[in-house]
Amino acid sequence: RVVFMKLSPRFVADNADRFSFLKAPAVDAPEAQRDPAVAERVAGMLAEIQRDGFEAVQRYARELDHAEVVELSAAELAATGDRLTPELRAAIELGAARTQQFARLQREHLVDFSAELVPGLTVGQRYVPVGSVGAYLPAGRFPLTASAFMSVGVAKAAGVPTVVACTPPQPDGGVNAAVAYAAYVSGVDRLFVVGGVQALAAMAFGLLGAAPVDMIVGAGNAFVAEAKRQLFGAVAIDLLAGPSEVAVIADETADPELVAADLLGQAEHGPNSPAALVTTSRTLGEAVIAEVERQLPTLSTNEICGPAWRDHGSVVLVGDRESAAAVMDEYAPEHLEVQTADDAWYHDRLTNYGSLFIGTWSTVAYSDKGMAGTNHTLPTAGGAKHSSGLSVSRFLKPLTYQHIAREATPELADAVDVISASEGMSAHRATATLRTERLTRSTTPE
Ligand code: HSO
Ligand code: ZN
Repeated sequence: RVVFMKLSPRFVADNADRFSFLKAPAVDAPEAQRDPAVAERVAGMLAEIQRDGFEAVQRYARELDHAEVVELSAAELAATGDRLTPELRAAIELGAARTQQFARLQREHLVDFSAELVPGLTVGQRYVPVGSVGAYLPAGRFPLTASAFMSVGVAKAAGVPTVVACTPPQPDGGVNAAVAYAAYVSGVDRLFVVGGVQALAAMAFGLLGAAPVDMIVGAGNAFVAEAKRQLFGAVAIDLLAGPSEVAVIADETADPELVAADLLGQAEHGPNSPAALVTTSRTLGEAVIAEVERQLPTLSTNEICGPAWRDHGSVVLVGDRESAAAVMDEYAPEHLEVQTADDAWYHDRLTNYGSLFIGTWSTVAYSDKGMAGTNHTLPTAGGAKHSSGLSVSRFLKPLTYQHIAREATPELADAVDVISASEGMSAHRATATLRTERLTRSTTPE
């Protein structure tokens, strides 16, 4: 029923195998990527840092980054803004404010409640933020300035009392001013210039003159991802991100130049970043392919975008909009754009994506850089089938409680008595039967 037509080298025509062209990037998924040598190296570093404390953090910072671990004072942090052009400074302030605006709305929509299930049995739920968060702010080839909004800013909007952050030193040993200023305007409590595994270990083990953090968030290289994986359990983590992905659903009404630009916009993340177009129009599909080829040489990063497009780019022709939606729900991309005459239909129909961009004027980069307000920390490699991205709720624990009064006791205690007896759990049973006995004593309070 679904007709796929080959428009790019990565297309697989066999219907039985019809999603495999989209699944192939999963070999780059964090799980598949796991390199035993990296895992072993990270395990060794974590053990050493746990044993030797801050001294080992400093040792690794000197050895790997040729830099000292430093904390920016409150004044230094505030002054990082002075090192930026007024335009960049204003853009960072806008992104931080917009991201927090959306996160505060998310917070308002997480509502505490309590209810009486039967007379005397009151149960409820209240959202309480985790006590402390450590944010890792990458600052390598692409510093991703907005990552601070997504981690620090959203944690603060959730009400996390203490948010510390680490960012790797620049070649001169100093801090990336844009990243630091983004953390500052997002409300970071303390910022340390230290990168890699040693930074995560320092936050998780409490080696920076602060208590161990409860949760670590933020993306980094393979070593940082592996450190997060190994620290998980001791601390919570946000997610383990693979290469950034974009997918577009477009029909004959879409603008091929914009679609091509949006595909290349995320292909820029790395030579293994997948970019997929699913279209109901052969004319549009062919126009986008031509546009990509035209735009590639104009990009300063074409040595990244080019291989990404050649090895992980797909253009797929489908027979109708239902097929387009089915393909996308199977792919479950990190970012999904819809540029069609049926945008509202797709919005209702689609269920698997990290973040959805509806209409010609919506593009992933607006969210990437914090200007849309939504979070750019999103599940990759099909993770959107079972998970959503980072949001204010990830920093909040829905705590449940119950208050059980005398009135509700006969029903609860009798049922627990019976079940515990059948399981052979006499100590559990006694907690119920003792209360049943108390019911007959007038001196036991309500
Ligand atoms: N696309 C990345 C986030 C980002 N891209 C920030 C550029 N700046 C992960 O969603
Ligand atoms: Zn991006």
